[in-house]
Amino acid sequence: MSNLASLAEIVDTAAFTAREIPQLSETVALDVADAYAVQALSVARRHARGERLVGYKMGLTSRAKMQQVGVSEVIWGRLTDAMRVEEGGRVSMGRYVHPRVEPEIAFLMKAPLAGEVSAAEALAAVGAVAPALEIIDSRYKDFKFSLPDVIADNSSSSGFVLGGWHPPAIDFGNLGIILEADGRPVQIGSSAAILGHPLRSLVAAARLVAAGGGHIEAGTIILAGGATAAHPLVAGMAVKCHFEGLGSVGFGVDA
Ligand code: OOG
Ligand code: MG
Repeated sequence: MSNLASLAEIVDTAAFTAREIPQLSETVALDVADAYAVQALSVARRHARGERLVGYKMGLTSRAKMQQVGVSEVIWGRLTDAMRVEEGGRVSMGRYVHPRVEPEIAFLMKAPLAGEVSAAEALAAVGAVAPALEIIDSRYKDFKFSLPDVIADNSSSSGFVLGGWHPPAIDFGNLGIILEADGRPVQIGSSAAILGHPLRSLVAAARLVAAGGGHIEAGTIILAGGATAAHPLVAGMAVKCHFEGLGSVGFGVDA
């Protein structure tokens, strides 16, 4: 097994068994290209277990997120069908190491998108827009990582919840967002926090995902990245997020 394949086994097993691991960069020198190769190999292991690729997530597209984790490069990761949590559904803490939730905007693509595209071209490829929550769960101890570490760990991808789809003609560039835990607001922000406009995240996805060997096709889901800092989940919590003009999305947390 190559070194990259053995690193992929380490991060995939940590995610599959919900056990924390030390940062890979503590023992190996990993550059960003190696890290994306580890990510691809680790998601291939998910496919071998029957999971299907359904989309991509962008990460660290807002200042709040960059500051929270101390990494300030836009990153991306892969989403599988097994990560999908039904709107209003429940998750169990046992599946995660130290999960957090963050408000996002989701795009459903109606046409392929790759390479250098304008915001108008990106918008023309969008079939629908939805309010969304991402459940992130770094597999690294204390949720601490370097840029290559987090990329190798599929950019902390763990779960996502989609609200109702809206036509892309809706103006989603600066919508108020309130994330509530047990009915109390814990994060307040705007979709404008995502690179100034969530469409810019889609433009970046077209470039970065294609360059990294991914394919944005009709039917692909893209998460634009957290608009606020992420909030830790605890057993018994009810999570609800309100998006101005797009509706709400939420889920409950079991032990
Ligand atoms: C890295 C993943 C970042 C986002 O939306 O910014 C991310 C992390 O925070 O663990 O999903
Ligand atoms: Mg996210």
